[in-house]
Amino acid sequence: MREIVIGAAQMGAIQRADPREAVVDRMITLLDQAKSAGCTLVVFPELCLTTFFPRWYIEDQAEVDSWFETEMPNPATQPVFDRARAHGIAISFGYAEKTPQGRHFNTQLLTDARADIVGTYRKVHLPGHSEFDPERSFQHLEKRYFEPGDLGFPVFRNMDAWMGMLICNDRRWPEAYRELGLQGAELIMLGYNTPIGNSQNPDESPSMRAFHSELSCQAGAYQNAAWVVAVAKAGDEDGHPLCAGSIIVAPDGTIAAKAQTDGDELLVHACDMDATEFGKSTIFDFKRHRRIEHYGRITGQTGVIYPDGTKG
Ligand code: CDV
Repeated sequence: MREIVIGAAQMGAIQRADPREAVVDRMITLLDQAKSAGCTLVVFPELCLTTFFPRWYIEDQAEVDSWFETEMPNPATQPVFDRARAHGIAISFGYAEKTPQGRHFNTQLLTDARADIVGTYRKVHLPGHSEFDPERSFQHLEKRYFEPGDLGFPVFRNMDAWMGMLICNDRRWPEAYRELGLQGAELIMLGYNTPIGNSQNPDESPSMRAFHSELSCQAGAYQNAAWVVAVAKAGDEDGHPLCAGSIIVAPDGTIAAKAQTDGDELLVHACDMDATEFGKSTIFDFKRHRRIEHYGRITGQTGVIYPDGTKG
């Protein structure tokens, strides 16, 4: 048995005016709860240090850059690392990264139990658009503020397990999970900011948003025989509600724990990495059953091409 007691640290709303220091205090409170609950790994949401700023159209680059971290840890976030180290808890959280070369990514990091960073992931699937869209009831400007991740889908050896990360919209793409599954990932951690109310499909209900989030995570877990920890930033950010419903999904696709609120809330589950073994060796024994000679379209094209050659 390789048990990791995992805390999924859902976070409630962060308003545009909230400073990082206030958010860091909330993260530390969640870390203290996690320590009391026996957690050794805690996962926080996507872009968890600030409000979900891609909903705001900003033209001034200095203002844009104020949402980004140029180093990690930095003075504002160092207390999170210090508390995690003191508790012996590994952490994973999302933030907006500006590199020394001036590149911008939507990034998630992973540490070991000494709070040393063992790896980072940069979001590959960026939803939304890059210019102000007057047709939308609210903006989703990830394509404006971030480049697509340039690291692929790395998997790291940490705490005697193989661990990978996804970020928000990535969870809706089976290719993303499979990239991790093909590297033996036993644990997949992801954070999300999912608006309730679809600016392009106003009829979509909140329950349908939650259903699709669960469906995607449960399918990804089952089809790759991995634990999936999906952690929301939830609640109402300056009048913009976000989907809650953080979950921990077992490798058989069942939900092991689920958030009950739309605020700061810690879900705890003892996840046995050996529980991935049956799915990996039997149901989804990739090396025996995958037929890569038939999968060329997966990496050979993006949009639909019908059999008669016309493009969708
Ligand atoms: N932050 C995200 O990636 N959000 C998307 C929304 C825009 C659909 C998501 O997939 O949840």
